[in-house]
Amino acid sequence: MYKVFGMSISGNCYKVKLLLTQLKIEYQWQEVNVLRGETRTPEFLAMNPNGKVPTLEIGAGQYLFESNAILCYFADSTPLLSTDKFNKAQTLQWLFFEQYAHEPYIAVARFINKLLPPDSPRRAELPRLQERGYQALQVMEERLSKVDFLVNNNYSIADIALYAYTHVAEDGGFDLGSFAAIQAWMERVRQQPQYIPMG
Ligand SMILES: N[C@@H](CCC(=O)N[C@@H](CS)C(=O)NCC(=O)O)C(=O)O
Repeated sequence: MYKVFGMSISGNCYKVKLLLTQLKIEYQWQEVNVLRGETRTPEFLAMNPNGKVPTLEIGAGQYLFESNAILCYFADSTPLLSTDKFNKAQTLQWLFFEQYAHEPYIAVARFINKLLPPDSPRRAELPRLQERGYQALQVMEERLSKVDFLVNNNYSIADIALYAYTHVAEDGGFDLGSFAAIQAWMERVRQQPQYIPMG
């Protein structure tokens, strides 16, 4: 059986949990405490040399890391990853956007704001992270004011990947109040069959 090494409060790990649940794929969940350095042990690094969750164990000695790669692995041959050449590339476009223009700002702002102590010097990073995070949210708002879902108007792993940290952006100090299209899209994501909340 598949085994997911993850941390329940992590959006990157939630992506995998939500997809597996929606595809009704059985898996074991192994909770890993990142804050206690559990991703940096020799045992963990042997599975994922980058020392991060989520990490998927597919079988003995076969591991996959990077949340969006894991989404592609499971969504392959399902309606959540189109086989059409353009739609598939557009799905990848949003997955790469999420990892380069969205998660590094919105997830990191959340980590600093929610998990680090109030006197952490890293709080000085928040204004810059919020500025760049709002830019990513604006890109999403413009797209979602024209379509119901990011790719070909069908729910896909692009929506799962971007929903994960967008729906908890307020933890990072973001105000989603003026992003009406994002709010309506988040509600559509929550209405999908087998939806589960983060946690
Ligand atoms: N790009 C990676 C990011 C994964 C990531 O940053 N995971 C964090 C938790 S959300 C982690 O494991 N951090 C532990 C560490 O860096 O030691 C992905 O999408 O899977």
